[in-house]
Amino acid sequence: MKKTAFITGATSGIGREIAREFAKHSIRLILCGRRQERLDELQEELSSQTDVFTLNFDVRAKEKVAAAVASLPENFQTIDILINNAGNAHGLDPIQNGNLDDWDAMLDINVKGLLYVSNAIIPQMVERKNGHILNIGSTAGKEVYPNGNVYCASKHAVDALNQGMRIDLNAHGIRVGAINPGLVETEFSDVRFKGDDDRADKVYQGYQPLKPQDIAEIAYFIVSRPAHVNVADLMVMCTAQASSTIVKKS
Ligand code: NDP
Ligand code: 8X3
Repeated sequence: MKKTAFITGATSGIGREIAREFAKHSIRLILCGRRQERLDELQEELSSQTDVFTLNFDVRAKEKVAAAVASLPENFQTIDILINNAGNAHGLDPIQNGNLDDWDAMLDINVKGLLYVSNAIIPQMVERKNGHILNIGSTAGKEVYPNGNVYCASKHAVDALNQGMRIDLNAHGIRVGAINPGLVETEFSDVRFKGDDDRADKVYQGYQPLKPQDIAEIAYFIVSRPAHVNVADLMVMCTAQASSTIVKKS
């Protein structure tokens, strides 16, 4: 029986590569994001490999999240795998200069958005006593770096929720785990620096960062383990990175 995965943030970066990797293995896909054109392009690209359905919603809008999940056609209603990936950083400022809109965005998307999506999908997993939730955290959820303050707080919250979900869903046979990546070259820094390309590009210069495909391959490895194996918490960095602040650059 083919599994169905629900992937948030599938229009770019890590989420898009997870979709591509899962499609190679015939996992059926529910692809989510706000950029419809990109959802359409990815659906067209992957439809020859697997069944694909797209949902356009903002994870911050709790009613829209619930309505989107409720709108799934019958053949996509059973969700075996939830990839909680949508998220981003807004700004990189010392706490005393923080922008309140940036703070709201990070906490609303990375924490509350993840909760709204999980809330819409966990009940069916509990009912079936089966399911696998993979939360995309970050090394920023394991340590705090200068000016990372609120983004790091949001990812520490994801780390706590990953543990909390695993504890509460243990009795229901649901697997819960996290991948916590270090530096991955995606649109992450374009969003963080609000389109300042030079600043964004510099983040990934002088060393070989992780590629989104690296994370996607790990995600597939995790969801393809036998049912008794749960990868609870995995941290992955590129070889050049030793911690959030130590990166060996040429
Ligand atoms: P990208 O910016 O490339 O992708 C972010 C994805 O999240 C997009 O598909 C975007 O879709 C979606 N998204 C953002 N905001 C919303 C929203 N409000 N509602 C719905 N979807 C949203 O970044 P990454 O691929 O790098 O990031 C994916 C995850 O990986 C994030 O949780 C990030 O924190 C985490 N991460 C990234 C690292 C990195 O170095 N890149 C390292 C560690 C963790 P759309 O705009 O279409 O809605
Ligand atoms: C993204 C990695 O180090 O830019 O979560 O915060 S970092």
